[in-house]
Amino acid sequence: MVVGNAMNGGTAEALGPERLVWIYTQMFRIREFEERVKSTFTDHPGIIRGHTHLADGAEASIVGCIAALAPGDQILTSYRCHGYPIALGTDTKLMMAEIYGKANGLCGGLGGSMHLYDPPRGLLGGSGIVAQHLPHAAGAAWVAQIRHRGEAIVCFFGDGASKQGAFHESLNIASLWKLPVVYVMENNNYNSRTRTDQEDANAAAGEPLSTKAKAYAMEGITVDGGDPVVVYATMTEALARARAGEGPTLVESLVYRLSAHGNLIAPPGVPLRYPDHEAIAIFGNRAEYEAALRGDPVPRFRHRLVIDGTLRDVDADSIEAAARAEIDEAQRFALDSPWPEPDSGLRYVYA
Ligand SMILES: Cc1ncc(C[n+]2csc(CCOP(=O)(O)OP(=O)(O)O)c2C)c(N)n1
Ligand SMILES: [Mg+2]
Repeated sequence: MVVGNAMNGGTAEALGPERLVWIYTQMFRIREFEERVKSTFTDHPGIIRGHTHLADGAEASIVGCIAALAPGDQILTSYRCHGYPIALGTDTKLMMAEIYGKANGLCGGLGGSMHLYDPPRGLLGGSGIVAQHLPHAAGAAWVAQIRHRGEAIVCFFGDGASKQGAFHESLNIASLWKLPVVYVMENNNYNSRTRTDQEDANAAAGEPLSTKAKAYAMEGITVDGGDPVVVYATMTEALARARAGEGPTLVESLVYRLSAHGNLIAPPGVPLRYPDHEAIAIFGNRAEYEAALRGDPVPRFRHRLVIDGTLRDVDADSIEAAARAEIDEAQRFALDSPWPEPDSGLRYVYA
């Protein structure tokens, strides 16, 4: 068990300056994309229909994981799924149009924010049902094992999902059959409004949650999900184990949810059900929230790269300006895109 530490080779030197700057660029693009989704809810209610969940606070963990993938690897995610395709290279115009429910969105407007799919880039999809995709990941890993091409599967889910039966069944079979899968639990300490830690909820027995791996005779690791280099190094080792037939790993990545659990459209005249900064409004834990804001991984990583000479301030500014321009374009594209034909709603309904 490694807690909050990089495994072998977990240094910035091992990644090199180009990869480090790539990581920062993806982290910022994700943040910018999601800030725009959030402001669309507050400034232009009604444009996005349905529920969206943001991953602000988890960008370092997301990009650290994606950076460790090899061509042919595939991922499955929960409903908090915007960040992964951005780092995988999915077109943000198609993603925004999908979230706006438009016909030329990534999934024809049928999936929305929680169900982004991009199989050519390795995204096997987001899922709105907590822990539903963990058995699917074991199935995808079984396929990878049979194909024998050295490909691996990564499955992302929340700490709340670890309390579901599907989590335990999946780890059991994955370990028993030594499936090439890495289960990444993004522990943001909240399941909607319930705390995972022992402070006031008593919702999860045993901490850290990665110790649950022990019951299934597999590796369990808890890492600082605010440090993309640590996450990258841990994932590189876990994926190498998976490819070598040494079985799955449970990586618990400690992150924080800087926004509300989700945004949900409200009927006209009714305030949003989940106001921004729910962390303060609902949890009443201002100190915890403010500490998390001070540790925000996006400005923290920029600062680190500037301080160690990897990135000049002026270049970081250019990266951020380019991301803003990209997301402006994505938003324009989504707004200008047509609605789907009503009949298309039944196109993929088989029962
Ligand atoms: C099977 C199931 N039960 C309940 C819900 C309602 N629900 C949506 S999100 C959520 C909390 C999940 O928390 P966690 O797994 O920690 O993920 P996070 O939202 O923190 O990323 C719940 C209970 C659901 N979508 N699916
Ligand atoms: Mg959670």
